Amino acid sequence: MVKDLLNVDKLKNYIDGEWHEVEKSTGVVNPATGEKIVDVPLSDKGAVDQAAAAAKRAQKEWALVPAPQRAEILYEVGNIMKERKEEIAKLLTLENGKVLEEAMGEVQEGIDMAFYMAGEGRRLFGQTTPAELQNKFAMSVREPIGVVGIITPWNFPIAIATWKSFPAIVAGNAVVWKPATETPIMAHKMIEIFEEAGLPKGVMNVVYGSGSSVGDAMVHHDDIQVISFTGSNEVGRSIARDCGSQLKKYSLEMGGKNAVIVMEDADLDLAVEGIIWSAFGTSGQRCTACSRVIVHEDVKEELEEKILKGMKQLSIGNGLDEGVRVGPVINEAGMEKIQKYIEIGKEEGAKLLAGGHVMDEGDYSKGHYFAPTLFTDATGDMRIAQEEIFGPVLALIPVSSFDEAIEINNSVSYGLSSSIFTQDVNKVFKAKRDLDTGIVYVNAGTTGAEIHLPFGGSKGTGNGHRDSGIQALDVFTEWKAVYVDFSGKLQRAQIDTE
Ligand code: UN1
Repeated sequence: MVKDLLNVDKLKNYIDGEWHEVEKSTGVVNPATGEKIVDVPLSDKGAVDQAAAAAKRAQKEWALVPAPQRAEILYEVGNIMKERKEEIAKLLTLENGKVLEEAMGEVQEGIDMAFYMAGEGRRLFGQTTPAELQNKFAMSVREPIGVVGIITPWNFPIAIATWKSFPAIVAGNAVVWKPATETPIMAHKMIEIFEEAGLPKGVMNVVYGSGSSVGDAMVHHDDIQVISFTGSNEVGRSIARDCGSQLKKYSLEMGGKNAVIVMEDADLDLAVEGIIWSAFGTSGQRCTACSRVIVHEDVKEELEEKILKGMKQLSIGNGLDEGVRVGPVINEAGMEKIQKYIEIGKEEGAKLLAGGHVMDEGDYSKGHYFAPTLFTDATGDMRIAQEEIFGPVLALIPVSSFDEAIEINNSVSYGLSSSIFTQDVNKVFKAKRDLDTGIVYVNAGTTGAEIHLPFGGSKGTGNGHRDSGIQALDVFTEWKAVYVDFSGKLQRAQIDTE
């Protein structure tokens, strides 16, 4: 199937509008079947140098193209993505494993982002403001930064790439992009689409390879002025250190340990639907996935039973097969990490109610399947309730009050998403205020962020920046304050005030 949808056997870097073959490569495996589907280049620093030089040249011209014209290209990108939605989604399922319906949803996020950011071509608002002195005009405007480096993960290989590259491009920057080596096909498709839409050469460049080689070269490249990264906390911290010492701007999104709070007055059936969707959708491999349920003790047993019942209905398998709700885990390393946390949870004394094992019977043995897992009687301080597992593992934590629920929600080092199920309007607004996360849901699960709102979070989730929403433009633009004095004389601010 890959061959029908992808016209190449071996992917190539894309630099200055040309495809560049790289000698070293590695195989990309379909996580559902274990089959190799394509080869992806493993580039070195030299390719980053070439890409950054091309981007630097191209950006000078690109920045001079009026923003509404830059935006026209994004409208075209959105239209092409719309036409090719199913083809892209199928390839996404083949390389990432997520079920086709979710893959379609992810491509839709990219389409939404294209049209949203294209609209920015006619906004990119700054502010006009009064000046302190007579016959003087003051305003602030956004300027492109120059060359931006984006480093994207395998779990949302197309959506996150659009969150970062579309605002960068509409604002007049050029891009060097390192996609995750697990999911390189999405980058190839995006480049095909950019080419078809007429993006000038050099504005978008792709260099495939590892973080330690390509990512590191990008972070240390003098001509790449900002790094936007989504990935692990460990890598994010090292990017922060390296960018910090160079005074380079960086934007990080590094995951979460997201909880659904279920109060005693909640609609439990609705809560269960929200929990199952956000805990086991994408096999729990979302930054926003729900991995903790903080439940009021009065409804704990009932909720447990309902969740178990819901979990029994989950069909697990190849994401291209009809009716499958939970696909495979990305790779062996992901499986090992999940397995490690199952053992930790048991040792810590949490009670395993369902799952907790690799699925390796029959067809499952070819792919990377992990049984959806439910622990109960966990406490907020356990490692399974503190650390990001990135798999289909859920821990139930009983509490006796609203305040305790909020405290446990906030006791983790991450702050991405949280949710509360309750019918009590007072609890809703208190939760909105007190939940220490960048995203708060009421009566819905922890996933499903929309692209025109800021995406990101507090504490270990990030460094204060946001992907998507109007706020994404702050990552890819520099503010310039402009004063125009039309008095014909030297007016000294703060001094000539009389
Ligand atoms: C991610 O997991 O990094 O809110 C992105 C959501 C999706 C995006 C997830 N719209 O779950």
